[in-house]
Amino acid sequence: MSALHEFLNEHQHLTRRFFLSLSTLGAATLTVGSQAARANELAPELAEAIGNLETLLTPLDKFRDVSRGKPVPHSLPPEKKAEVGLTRETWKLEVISDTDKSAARLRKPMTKADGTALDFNGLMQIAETHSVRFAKVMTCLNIGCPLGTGIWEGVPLREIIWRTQPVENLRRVFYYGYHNDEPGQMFRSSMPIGRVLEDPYDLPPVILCYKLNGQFLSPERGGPVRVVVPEAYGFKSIKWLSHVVLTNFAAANDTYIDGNNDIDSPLKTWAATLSVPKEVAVNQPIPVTGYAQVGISGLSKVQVWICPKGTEPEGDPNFLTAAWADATILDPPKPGHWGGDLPDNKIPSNTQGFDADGRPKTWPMRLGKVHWAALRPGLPAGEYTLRSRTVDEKGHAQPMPRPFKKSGHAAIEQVNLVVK
Ligand SMILES: Nc1nc2c(c(=O)[nH]1)N[C@H]1C(S)=C(S)[C@@H](COP(=O)(O)O)O[C@H]1N2
Ligand SMILES: [Mo]
Repeated sequence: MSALHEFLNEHQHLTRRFFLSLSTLGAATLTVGSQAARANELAPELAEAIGNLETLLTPLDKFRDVSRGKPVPHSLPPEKKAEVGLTRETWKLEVISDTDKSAARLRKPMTKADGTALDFNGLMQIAETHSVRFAKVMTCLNIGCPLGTGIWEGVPLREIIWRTQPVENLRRVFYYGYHNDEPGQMFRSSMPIGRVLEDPYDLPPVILCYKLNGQFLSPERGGPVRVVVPEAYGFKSIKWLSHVVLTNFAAANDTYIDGNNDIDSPLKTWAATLSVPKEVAVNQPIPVTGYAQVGISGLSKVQVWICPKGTEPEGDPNFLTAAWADATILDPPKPGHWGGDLPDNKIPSNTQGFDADGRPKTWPMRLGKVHWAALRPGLPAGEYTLRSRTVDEKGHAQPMPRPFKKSGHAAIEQVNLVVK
């Protein structure tokens, strides 16, 4: 016991997240009764697993990188970076009309030739009155796990588009970044103009992003400036941004269309485990922790199910009839415990969705990540399969409502577990 107390004291801020969750959640969202909850409080294994959780915001050097290019632009030597506009001192953005039949009519395009391209100082001037910040998990449509969660800061792209004085024939925005001046290496994306000019369903704006977790964007993350589309998978968030092309062309032309990707897919809600014991003693409670990505349909529950290996119900591919048990979604970290290398350990002021003290106004927060934990009852000896899933705010259990792989990962994870 004393070892447990010591541990709990050391990791108070983390374990508190769990206990607070238990006390603030209504009975309806918890299938564990108060006795089980008390058992949770006493389970050193679970307290330890929770204490070992990663921080919710990702440290800057822990973000994973998905970059194309030979060489990848962030690996260029400093002189070359300066030469091609990949430093804050030399960055320039052209905002131009498409050519020919797809031309949008602009009164004031921004071009290098005219000396009207936007530079970093110009962007910072606009930022003085228009900067926005929001939390978002960056996830590749083609990779299972999130690449990192951060607070992304930038200027709404519409602020720059309006400065070009578009008049008519503008239906879409194409954009791309530095690609070693080789057309074959171009990685580009696009958005309907309406999504850029207005933010539906209270989403944050599409931004020209220059800071992550309160620090200037590194070359790896796409600095000096990248696009960030809040609700989208990573391929919409073009790095090393150099060109925005306003067009009357009405269809998408994203690089990610290749490879059979569903490029209109917003972030899905889904869960995965972070810690599951590989081997458990007979009749010993089983501590499990994990995370969930909170997609556009929010998150109402995370559930876990352990069954003897190979005893899955027949004719029920999504395991709707399985004996799922609710896990506990952990409370948000207390101010000062978000991680992510934030300056002064503080959520930057005026981050959308956070109050003045840096507490989230709602939880779980859409487009972000949460942690969850569960202590499952002990089992007889044998081989088992553990699964976790989310239920979104609309009541859809993972992998629904959008189960197809090429619109983003949502498959139910399965993990082997041996009891002996
Ligand atoms: N210019 C450019 N932007 C890009 C890419 C790229 O290869 N080149 N990769 C995209 C993809 S597929 C993803 S998933 C995200 C990954 O962002 P990250 O490397 O910051 O984690 O960046 C996107 N932006
Ligand atoms: Mo990606």
